[in-house]
Amino acid sequence: MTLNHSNFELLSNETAITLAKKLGLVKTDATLKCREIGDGNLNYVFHITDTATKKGIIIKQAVPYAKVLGESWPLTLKRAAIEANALIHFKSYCPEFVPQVYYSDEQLAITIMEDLSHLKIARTGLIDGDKFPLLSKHIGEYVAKTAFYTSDLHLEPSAKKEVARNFTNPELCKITEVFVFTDPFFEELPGDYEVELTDAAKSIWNDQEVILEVAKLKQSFETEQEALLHGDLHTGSIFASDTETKIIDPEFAFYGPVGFDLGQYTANLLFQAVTRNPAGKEEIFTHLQEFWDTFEETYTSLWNTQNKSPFRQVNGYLSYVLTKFRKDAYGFAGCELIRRTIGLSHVADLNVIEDKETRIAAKTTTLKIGAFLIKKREELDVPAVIEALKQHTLP
Ligand code: SR1
Ligand code: MG
Repeated sequence: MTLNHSNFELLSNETAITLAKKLGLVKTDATLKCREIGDGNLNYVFHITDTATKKGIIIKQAVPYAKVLGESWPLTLKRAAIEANALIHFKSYCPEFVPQVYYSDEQLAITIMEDLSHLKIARTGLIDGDKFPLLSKHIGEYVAKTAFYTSDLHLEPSAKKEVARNFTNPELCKITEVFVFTDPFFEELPGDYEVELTDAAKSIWNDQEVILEVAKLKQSFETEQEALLHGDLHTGSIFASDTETKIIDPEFAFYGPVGFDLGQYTANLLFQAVTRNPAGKEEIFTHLQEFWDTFEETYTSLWNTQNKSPFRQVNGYLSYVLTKFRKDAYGFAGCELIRRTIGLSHVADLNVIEDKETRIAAKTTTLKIGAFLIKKREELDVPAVIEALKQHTLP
């Protein structure tokens, strides 16, 4: 492998330990174990543990291409610095929901951070039936706080523009523009789906109303700078337990429309709603409602107490903003449902279903619900989405 980045060197288990010792992040005389545990699409993740104390640290390293796509898709190493800076920013607003960054190095493209191995990736837990009773309230609070505190309502607008400049993230945004908003909506562009889904996929590609609405959503993603987003807020980017929630992996962070973070989390709950039995579905409906309620309550409270805009008390303004977030979110959620079903990056929620007929039925439903959310997003709220899911008779 040839890497044309003069100061970049891919870590090994051994060099990761050497680095941790050099930085004083572990004891030099400790017996240390290191394992590469990265299961994401883009990066390597080294988990170092002290065998005596069981304490650990995480070293995450970006490589100059997308791990899952190979060197054919070169990718900036700057994403590691963006991720470290985003973690620091988000932690300043939501300390309890964001891991501690101990060290970062832009040349080596590494971020060293808190070990969260006592928690479980939320997607895995939800698939296993874990209840995570606080998860969606925590995510609602996190999105409300990060959306509000990084917006023009709280930051002085020129300061916000400066922050936005530091989070210009064109290459990672391009991944989303291509994988989420473009390829899945055109038959002739790259995709990945079972042949049995062809008719369901064609009904999306041939639905000009869906395609027009996706064009509008893509434009909103590309042009609106409402707040600093996580940018990839699916359940694989969240660690959870019954009591704790930590949001990781904000390498896609950029200034964009708030509905994008809201929509990605919503969609990833919906994968669970589609695949579960009736009692399990009810648990996910509770998550959905709690997520939106907590988001709206927290955002409203911040608006009423910390909004610096001279327009903050104008009747109807808050309601206009919340309604916009909601409409955008359901549209973005629809795109996420479709792209994870027929696009190049799937989710385990659907792919773990072993029985082919059941899996195809679940995927057909996610495609239908995706199209429904995109087209009807102006009219939806949580009860309407739940009703549509229950009826299974989507237009
Ligand atoms: C090539 S990367 C594919 C997906 O993985 C990331 O987690 C993002 O969701 C991206 O779209
Ligand atoms: Mg990720």
